[in-house]
Amino acid sequence: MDSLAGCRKDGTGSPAGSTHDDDADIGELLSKAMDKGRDIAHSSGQSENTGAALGLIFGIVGITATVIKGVMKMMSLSNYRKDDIDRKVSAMGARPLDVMLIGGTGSGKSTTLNSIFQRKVARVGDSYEPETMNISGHTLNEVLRLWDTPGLGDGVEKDKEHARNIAAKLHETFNKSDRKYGLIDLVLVVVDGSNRDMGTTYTLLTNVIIPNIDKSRILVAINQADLAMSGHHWDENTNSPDPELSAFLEDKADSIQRRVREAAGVDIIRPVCYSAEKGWHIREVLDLIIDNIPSELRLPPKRNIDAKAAAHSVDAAMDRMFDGLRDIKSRALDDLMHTGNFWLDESFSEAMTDVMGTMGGASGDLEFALAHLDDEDFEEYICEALDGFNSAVKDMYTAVDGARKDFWQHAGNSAVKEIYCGLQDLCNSLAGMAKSLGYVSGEFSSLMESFRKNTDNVLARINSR
Ligand SMILES: Nc1nc2c(ncn2[C@@H]2O[C@H](COP(=O)(O)OP(=O)(O)OP(=O)(O)O)[C@@H](O)[C@H]2O)c(=O)[nH]1
Ligand SMILES: [Mg+2]
Repeated sequence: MDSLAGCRKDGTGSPAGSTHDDDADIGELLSKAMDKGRDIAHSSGQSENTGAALGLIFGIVGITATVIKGVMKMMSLSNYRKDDIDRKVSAMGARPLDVMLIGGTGSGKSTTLNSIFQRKVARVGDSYEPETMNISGHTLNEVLRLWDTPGLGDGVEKDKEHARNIAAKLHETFNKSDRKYGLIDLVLVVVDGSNRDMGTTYTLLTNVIIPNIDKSRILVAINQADLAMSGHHWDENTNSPDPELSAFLEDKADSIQRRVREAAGVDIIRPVCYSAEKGWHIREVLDLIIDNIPSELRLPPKRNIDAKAAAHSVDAAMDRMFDGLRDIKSRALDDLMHTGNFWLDESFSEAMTDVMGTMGGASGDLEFALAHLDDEDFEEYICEALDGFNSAVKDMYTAVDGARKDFWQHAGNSAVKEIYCGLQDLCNSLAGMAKSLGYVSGEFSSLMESFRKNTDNVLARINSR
C-alpha cells in the first residue's frame, strides 16, 4: 500500500476548472505582519522601540487572525472525521479525495460548499439567475477536495456546454506508478428537495454522470429540506424539521431512491436530506461521502463510442467524396484539353489534387485517433483530424470559387452531386461521432461547428454555379 505522501493528485492532468487552496497558512501571515511593523517603523525613521511597538500591534492583529482562523476551522468542519478520511484515502492510494457536486441550477451546490466551509468559497445565485459558470475545486484539507459545477437548466446551448465540461472533468486523469486514474472519486448529486421535478436530475444522471463514472460512485443528497413542504413545518427555534416535515422527508428520501432506480437504473444508497442554508444535517452529507469512500482508485472511463461503426461511416463518406473529387478533377483536365483555357482549369485541377491530399491526410489522422480511443492524447488526435478536414474544405471553397462558370457547367451535375453528398455524409457521420463523444472538449465542438459552416459555404458555392 502506498503512503499518503506517496501520491498527491494535485498538479497532474489538465484541469477543466480551477482549484483554490482554501487552507492558507495564517502563521506565516503573523510573522510577516510583525516584520512589516518593523519595516514601517524603520523606513519612517522611528526608533527601535516604536518599531517594536508597531511590530507588536501587527503581531497582535496577526494572532487575532490566527485565532479567528482557528475558530473558523473548527466551525468549518475541516477536521470533521478527518482521520477516517485519511485512513480511507490512504487505503485507496492517492489524496485528496475528490468529490464533484452535480445538480440542477439552484439546487444549492454552491450553498452546500459554503455551508461545509462556513464561509463564502463559492458564489451563490439569487432565485432567478443561474450562478456558477465554471468548475472549481475547493480544498477543505489535505484529504478532501470538493468541486463545484454549473447546474443544468440554464438553456439548451449552455446546458450542452456545462454537460460537456462536467463530462470532460470526469475524464480527467492523474498519474500514479505509470498508470492513469480518474481524478474524481465520487459524484454527489444535489437534488432540490423543495421541488418535485426530477427531470434535470435524471437527464444529468443518464447523459452525463452514468456514462462517465461507475454507478457505485454516485451519491445523492436532497437539499432545501427546510422548504420541502412549501416552507411549512420548519421549526426555527430548534432549526430542524418538526415531526410532520421529518416524516415527509423520510418518505421523500425513499421515493427519490426508488425513482432514481426506476428512471436511471442506479441503485443509490438512501439519500440524505439536509438544508445547506440552515446548516442542518451538513455532517450527515459528509458522513454519506466518508462512509462511501471507495477502496480503490478509479480507472478512467472508457470512451463511449463504437469506433468500428464510426470509422466505417466516415470511410464510406470519404469514398463518395473522393469519387466526386476525382470526377471533377478529370473533367477539369478534359476541359483543359478541349478549350485550351490553361491556367485557370489547370490551377483548379491542382487545387483539387491538394484538397484530395489533405482529405487523405485527415482521414488517416481520424483512423489513427479512432485506433487510440483510450489514449490520453485521443482528444488531440481527433482535433488534428478535424483540423485537416477543415483546411481541405476551405481550400475546396477557394478552388470552387476560382473555377470558371462555363467549366463548372461542363463539369456536370453528377460529379457536383457526388461532392455534395460526400460532404454531407461526412458532416453527418462526424456529427454522429461527436454525439457519442459527448465528453469531448469545447475545442472539438467548435472545430465541428466550423467544419459544418465551411461545408455549407462550399455547398452554397457549388449550388450557385
Ligand atoms: N431555503 C433554502 N434556500 C437554499 C438552500 N440551498 C440553497 N438555497 C438558495 O437557493 C439559491 C440557489 O443556490 P445556489 O447554491 O447558488 O445553487 P447552485 O446549485 O449552486 O446553482 P447554480 O450555480 O446556478 O448551478 C440561493 O438563493 C440559495 O440561497 C436551502 O437549503 N434552503
Ligand atoms: Mg452554484
